[in-house]
Amino acid sequence: MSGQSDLGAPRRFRSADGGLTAEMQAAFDSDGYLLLEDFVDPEDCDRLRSRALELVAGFDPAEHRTVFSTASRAHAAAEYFQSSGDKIRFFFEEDAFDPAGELRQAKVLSINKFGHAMHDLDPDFEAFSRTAKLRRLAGEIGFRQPLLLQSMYIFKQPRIGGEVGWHVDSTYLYTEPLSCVGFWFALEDATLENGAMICLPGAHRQKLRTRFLRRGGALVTETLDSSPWPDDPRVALEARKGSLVVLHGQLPHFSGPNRSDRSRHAYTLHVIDGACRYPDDNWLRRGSDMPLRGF
Ligand SMILES: O=C(O)CCC(=O)C(=O)O
Repeated sequence: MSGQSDLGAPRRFRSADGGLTAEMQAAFDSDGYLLLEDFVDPEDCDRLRSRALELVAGFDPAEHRTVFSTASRAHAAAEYFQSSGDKIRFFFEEDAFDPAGELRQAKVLSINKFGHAMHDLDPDFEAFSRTAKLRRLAGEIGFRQPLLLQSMYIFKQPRIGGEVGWHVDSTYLYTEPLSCVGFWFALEDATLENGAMICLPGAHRQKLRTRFLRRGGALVTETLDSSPWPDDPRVALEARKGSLVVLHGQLPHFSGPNRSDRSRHAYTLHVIDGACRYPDDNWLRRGSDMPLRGF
């Protein structure tokens, strides 16, 4: 389920203040995603991108060389990943290193992503993440007590940007009842050439298939329902810089590798509802000195 034939185009909307029309509400309910163009000013995208590059400049790759791969899941065994829920940690692209263990490209062109708590630890990320507009939008899509659980800066590097396999976010960020929603920001134009996301609109109404959790000191994937997701319809979430894609936590989505010469930087923020239970065996943990906060 990764070809690019028969891809539909997404419905596109705009919201100046985070408010949603009845048509936008209905689109989110039926499709499981909402593409809001021009949600963020280009200058704010550029500021976050500059800050991301500063943070990468301060990271010493001699200290940690954890690769992030949704195919091999090599990262899941690394303590560096397992304890990253309340930190800012850097993960390399799968193809970043040559057989001799040397970086093939400059460090800044080798990082797959960093995460998972910039929204609480870095003032620039915090300012991008906690806005009145996003608070309003979260209320419009049904959050009673939104809590910012996870942030990721995703590079989708030129030439070596790795695929993100089909998944739903509630697999990783599980609550009872399910409440996770992803807010995915295009900091650069995302096209099929540089690895735009693809989703299965409507499939968010199906049962959760898997959970990624802690068991006996390891991170494992537990199967809850082994039925396959449908193959179609599929929609290519091509998004111009400044767009926000709101992703329902049970919406299957995927992004292909980037073999183009253009990066596809994105910032993603995952929110859960504080009215729901967050089980202790979830992979993402925080110290008691850093409680989750809202917008
Ligand atoms: O940016 C991508 O390619 C994938 C992001 C994603 O899966 C997510 O934010 O849940």
